[in-house]
Amino acid sequence: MVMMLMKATAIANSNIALVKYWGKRNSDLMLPHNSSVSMTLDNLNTMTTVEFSENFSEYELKINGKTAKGEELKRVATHLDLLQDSSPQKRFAKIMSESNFPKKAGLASSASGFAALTLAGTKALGQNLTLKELSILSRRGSGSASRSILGGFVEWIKGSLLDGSDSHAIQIEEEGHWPELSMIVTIISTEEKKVSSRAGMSQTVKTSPFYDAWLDTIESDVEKMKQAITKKNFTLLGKIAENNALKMHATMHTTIPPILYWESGSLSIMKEVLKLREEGTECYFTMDAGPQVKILCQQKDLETIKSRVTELDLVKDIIICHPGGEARLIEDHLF
Ligand code: 2P0
Repeated sequence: MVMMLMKATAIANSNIALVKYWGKRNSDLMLPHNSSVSMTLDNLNTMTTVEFSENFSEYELKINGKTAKGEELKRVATHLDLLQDSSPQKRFAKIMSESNFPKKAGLASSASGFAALTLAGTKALGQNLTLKELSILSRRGSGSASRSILGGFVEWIKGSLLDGSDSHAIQIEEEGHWPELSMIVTIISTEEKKVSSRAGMSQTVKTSPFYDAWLDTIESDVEKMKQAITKKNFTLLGKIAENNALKMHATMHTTIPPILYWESGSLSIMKEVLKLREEGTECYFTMDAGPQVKILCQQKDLETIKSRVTELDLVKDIIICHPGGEARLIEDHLF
């Protein structure tokens, strides 16, 4: 009998939320309290190879060349078990994953990671799923991964059904729609964060007195952001994204105990962005669950802004990104 090779490799890009996801209404099914909008990034990605075999007796995971154990391995194993829910026989797998950026530093490594794992894992199992099905499954691994399945500009619709079958991402515009839109990721620290997004958002929902106020503003932010994207209105996009990020951080700052992802370097860059704007160079900042500041700008101003932030000695590195494509399968395996 010829044994079918149950192996596949996928690449998924990370994404940056322009209207953020922060808080779950159901943490088993990973259902969010609010819809979110993101841009998929061309230059931050994760490549993952998954191989299932009857001969394996456990899951084996390597991330960026290092064997992963504990919680990290458990999350991946749980996800691969989920992908096999409808299979008659459960198999273990070898998984190797490489990202071209530091993980757990607020650069959405779980987004590209779980999107690539879902695409490679389902393909290795012989399943050919739709983008909607892939988005729903990726969401179960990490909420923001639901958005990394798609390219360009994406909305993750929160949905309302109890089983989560209507909580998935859809494309607003494809990546070629707005190639001039640029993002400068400033790397301030590559240390792993102390409070994970998952723990942070749960604490925020439970204890921040501002959480309901945050939710009250989301629908309007999502609508305006979709308009800004479709009409390529940079000013509107930047204003909504910056304000939305600050509102999210205000809910984090007011939890008990407080969650402060900002470092002093983060604040310096945010102030530099405001200064550049006062001087007539239009740019806006956004921040996620980590100290890195991401600057949104137009291609024509990229060099000016890049040289200004490079001058700040607290910036360790910068990565330039533009709208990127959807998650895809590739022929070259990592092992
Ligand atoms: C976002 N973040 O919309 C928001 C903004 C961080 C700040 O999605 O628990 O890693 O796996 O669903 O997706 C990071 O949270 O959390 C995130 P889980 P996830 O991009």
